[in-house]
Amino acid sequence: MNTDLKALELLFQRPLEPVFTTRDNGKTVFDLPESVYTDRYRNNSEEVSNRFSQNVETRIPIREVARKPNLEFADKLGRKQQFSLFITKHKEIASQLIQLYLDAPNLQQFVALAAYTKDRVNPVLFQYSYAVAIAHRPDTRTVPIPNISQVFPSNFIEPSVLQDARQEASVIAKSGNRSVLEIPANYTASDREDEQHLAYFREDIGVNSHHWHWHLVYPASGPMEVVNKDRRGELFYYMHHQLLARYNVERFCNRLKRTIPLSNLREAIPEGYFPKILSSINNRTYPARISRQQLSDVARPDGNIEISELERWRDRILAAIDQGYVEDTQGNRIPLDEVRGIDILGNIIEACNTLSVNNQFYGNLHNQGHTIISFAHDPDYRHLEDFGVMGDVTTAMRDPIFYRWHGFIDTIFNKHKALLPVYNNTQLGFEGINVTYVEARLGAPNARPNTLLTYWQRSSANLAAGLDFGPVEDENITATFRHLQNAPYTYTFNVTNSGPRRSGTCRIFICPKTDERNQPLRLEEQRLLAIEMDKFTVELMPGENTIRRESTDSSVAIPFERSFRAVGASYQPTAADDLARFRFCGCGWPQHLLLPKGKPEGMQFDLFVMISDYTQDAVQQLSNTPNDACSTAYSFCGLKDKLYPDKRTMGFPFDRRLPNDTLNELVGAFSNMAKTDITIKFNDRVIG
Ligand code: CUO
Repeated sequence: MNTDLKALELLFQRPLEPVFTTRDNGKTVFDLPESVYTDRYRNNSEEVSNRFSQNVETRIPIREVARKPNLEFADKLGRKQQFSLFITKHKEIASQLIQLYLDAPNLQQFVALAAYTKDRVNPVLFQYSYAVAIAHRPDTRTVPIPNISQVFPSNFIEPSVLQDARQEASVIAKSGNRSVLEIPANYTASDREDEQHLAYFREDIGVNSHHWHWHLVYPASGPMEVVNKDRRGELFYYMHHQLLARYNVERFCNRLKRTIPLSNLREAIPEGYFPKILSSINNRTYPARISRQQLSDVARPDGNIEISELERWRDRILAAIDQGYVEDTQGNRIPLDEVRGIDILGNIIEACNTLSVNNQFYGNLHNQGHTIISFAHDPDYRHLEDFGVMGDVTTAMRDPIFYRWHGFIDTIFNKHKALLPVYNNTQLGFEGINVTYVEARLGAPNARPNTLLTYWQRSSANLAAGLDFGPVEDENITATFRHLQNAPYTYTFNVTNSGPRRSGTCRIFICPKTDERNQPLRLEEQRLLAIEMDKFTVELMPGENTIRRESTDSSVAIPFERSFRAVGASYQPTAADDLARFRFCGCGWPQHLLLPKGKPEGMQFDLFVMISDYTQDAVQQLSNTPNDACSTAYSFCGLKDKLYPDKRTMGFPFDRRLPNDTLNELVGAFSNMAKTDITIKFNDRVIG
């Protein structure tokens, strides 16, 4: 075993404990040079090192750092302060730290540097920058990045459970005898609050962990080689657009209307949110936002933001969209065309300052919106409070305001898309391809076609890795929680190919047919609510073809084990291939939320399938190395170290206006498309 790789893996565990404590179920300790100890422990380094070396099986030697880095730049973020990827100053600090890690000349020096810096910078900043570096260094390809919900469990679950977990683990030594803890559902509000109907979606651990992983894979700042990924601006638009579509459809299932985009920052926000979760680094609860809170200009030690600035950036971006071009810093006009426009806008709006064509002029709209909202409760720091959940990518999706803010951001992108020409026949059609039959059917032997099923499920996850200062002998602390689940099903399509053998891309979406009041939706509304279910390449033989595809193979979702995988050595596969799959695998929509909830009496959707011409979809990859085993949720997360695998703009064909008024007319006009009605039935029972 390569001890350097092992050391890197263990540095993710127990994020708040000093680097000299034991890891790996108390089995392993680092052998550290004197210089790694911080001032607080340096005089006692022998004592602490002896204390933590008792009963360990393995000692991993860590080398001296060749050149001690100057970490003053990171001091601006206190060890107990919350770290946010939306705050410019924090992003800059992270970017420098990532650069430092990437510059380490070899694996040993990277390990030495990580061990040296770990206790000298903010712990969340460390975990983030360290994970980004591991994901991007060529020599750390096989190091698994644990799921964030297990490194910082308190950001994800109700804190009293953690208290019980610590108690249980310190009282009962053997994990087999410990009782299983239950994370309550619906603990943030009562049913007086309408928004609470969506708590199962917003507060889902898999949803929030996906969001963190997405931002880890596509950081908005950092060294160019980390930030500059193929179509990242477009993917920012598309992944968040899909989150919105899913959320709005989920609202229809619960008889709530679509979320109202937060286009007016000067109006009080009716939705309050009381998160009741703890920040891992200072043991304080995330601040709440009361109902009808007014937003204010932010003037805090970490930086100032004025609402009027955001309004100015918004107006400039909207004007650019109306004009059809943006201007770079030299005044050159860059057209917002059909192909590149959305990517340029994505980087401007998010904003990704390294890739924005004109940072100063178009500003930092989306990030600063998160920040202004996250400080609504204490804009001038008079109460010494940190940001609310909107300030943090691990927690933002819990708050109803996230969807209102992103709803607004999405309307800007949609405005650009709406100004592009309507898709024409050449773009939409595929000559000689006729989809003659579509169905989706549950696996049960006599299941009726096109009736799908959702229900509650109780599952468990191991929280041990993130429980700092917890017991070490047997790190198994299991907590169970309730989440939505769907019964696996199979799609079957019949396709007649009246031409030669060729390839196509099969694109599957579901669209709601009606809104919360059961009013039918127009195609123009349906396309903005279309949920991508899957996308894959098919080989079409001349004549009849039958295509089958399992719902569990979806290109948007990752299986449950990857959303909640256990950390720690004993869980990790040893075969190189499996290990590769294990790593970087947290990005992807959770499979258990692949289908919207539906309704107990059944809710109707259109299941839409299109087979597009592969010659217009194919992407010539720059290298022919095999895809990373983890790159399965490529619709949302792309392929690791490769180009986005579909040349069409993301969301095709629903990203732009279509030539017909209804979905029926559309599929009637194009033989390479088909649809069928499906019903999603929700069974309000918990199945184990
Ligand atoms: Cu993901 Cu606003 O970009 O949270």
